Amino acid sequence: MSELNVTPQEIRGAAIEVLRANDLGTMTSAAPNLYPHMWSWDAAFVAIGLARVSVPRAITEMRTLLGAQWSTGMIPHIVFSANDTDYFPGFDRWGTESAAARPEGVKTSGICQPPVHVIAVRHILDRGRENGGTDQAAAEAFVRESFDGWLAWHRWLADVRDPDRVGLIEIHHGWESGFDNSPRWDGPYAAIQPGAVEPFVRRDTAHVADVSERPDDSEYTKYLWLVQQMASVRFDDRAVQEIVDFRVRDVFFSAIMAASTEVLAGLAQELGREEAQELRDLAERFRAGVAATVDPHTGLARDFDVLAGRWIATETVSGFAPLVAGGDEGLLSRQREMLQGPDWMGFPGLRFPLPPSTSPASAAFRPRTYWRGPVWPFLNLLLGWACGRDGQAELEEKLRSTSLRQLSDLQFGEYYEPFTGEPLGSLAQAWTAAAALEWLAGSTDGRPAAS
Ligand code: 9WN
Repeated sequence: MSELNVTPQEIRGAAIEVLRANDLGTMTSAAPNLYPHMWSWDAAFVAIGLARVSVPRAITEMRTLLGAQWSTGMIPHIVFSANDTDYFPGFDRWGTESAAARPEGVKTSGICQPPVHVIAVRHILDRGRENGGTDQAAAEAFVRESFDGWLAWHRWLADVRDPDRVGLIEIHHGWESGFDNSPRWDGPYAAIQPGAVEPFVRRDTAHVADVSERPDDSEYTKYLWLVQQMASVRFDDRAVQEIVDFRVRDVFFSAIMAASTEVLAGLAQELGREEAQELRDLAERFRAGVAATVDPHTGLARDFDVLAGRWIATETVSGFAPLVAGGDEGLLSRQREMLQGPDWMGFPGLRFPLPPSTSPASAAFRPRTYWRGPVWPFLNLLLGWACGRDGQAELEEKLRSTSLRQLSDLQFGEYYEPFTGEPLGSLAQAWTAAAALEWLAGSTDGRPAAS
């Protein structure tokens, strides 16, 4: 922390201000202009940060998200705020109005994102217990009240998105991965020949300094084509799987599923719920599924393109999915070494030794373009959390202290140029500010203050 030219108190104050400015009352917008709605996995990270400031407000965030759950159990990737002018595709373009499983009285998209939520709920419970009193009572009541919702979400993912029980979640849109235009998806998208897509005017490009920081129009055409395909069958799970042009088993999503389901099993146990063992078995299924994707030549985990019947081997940070999933110590220690090695955190010339979204050693690397190279701070928080879970205090502390140096620019960028440290995409991005709040609360030995 001595290298910071701002104090931890200044970072904390600025991060709290970002969350305050993005606070729409019962939801936090992912970013002030670029993303004026609630995004599913952003909300979970936001709740982790909020829990360091206000346990009741963190509970509200998760309650709002759960209020948008579909009757199938799916938690949608966007919960729309009243501001439906600044973001494209907005609610009207999604066509979810026609979906039988949509929630009453809430506007949502029709796809999902990785299930980080229960990890956030665990953080809320831990913070509530540290604080005691009404925070503790509220957090414990929330866990009891929301348990069935999280259970339905995880069961839906396991049953509907892993029907063959291979321990990998199938996604139907790059947006479901949260890694929208990662080189991971270049192969599957290249195979898509979109039919007629209704004309569109993008809004995202108006909110960034340089359009090369965002996906291009041909990528957007395919994104919209997939949405149109799903809307044509009213987002019916079975029908979507039959007709959609993007079917990929996403290893990073699956790793989060493994980690989060293990946490849910722990909550089930505490609540004396009979589902604890079912959830433990489920977590093991996804841990094993993730481990089985590892390429013996590169040591990185891979996605699987269902329609092409092919592994997708890319040098992206998702290759470290086993570190998030947990599991075999031999595999994990090899991955930790690689992560800190010369193709990743140790790549020569990085502004901060943090993992870029795509390795700079890869031909697919683009330093300024979204998921093709920049560093995403929230991901480092997730990796750090997994290190803490697995007793890897040294790497956790490295990620924590370096991330705080990165975020001491007080811009809270959506993503960062790896060599210059320039914040890109949106500034004042909510989950980046939340990550700072969580990192700041970590103690110097790398362990979270309590958890
Ligand atoms: C599409 C909100 C979201 C993140 C994703 C990130 C980006 C949306 C977009 O922003 O995706 O869902 O319009 O580009 O890729 O991970 O959840 O921050």
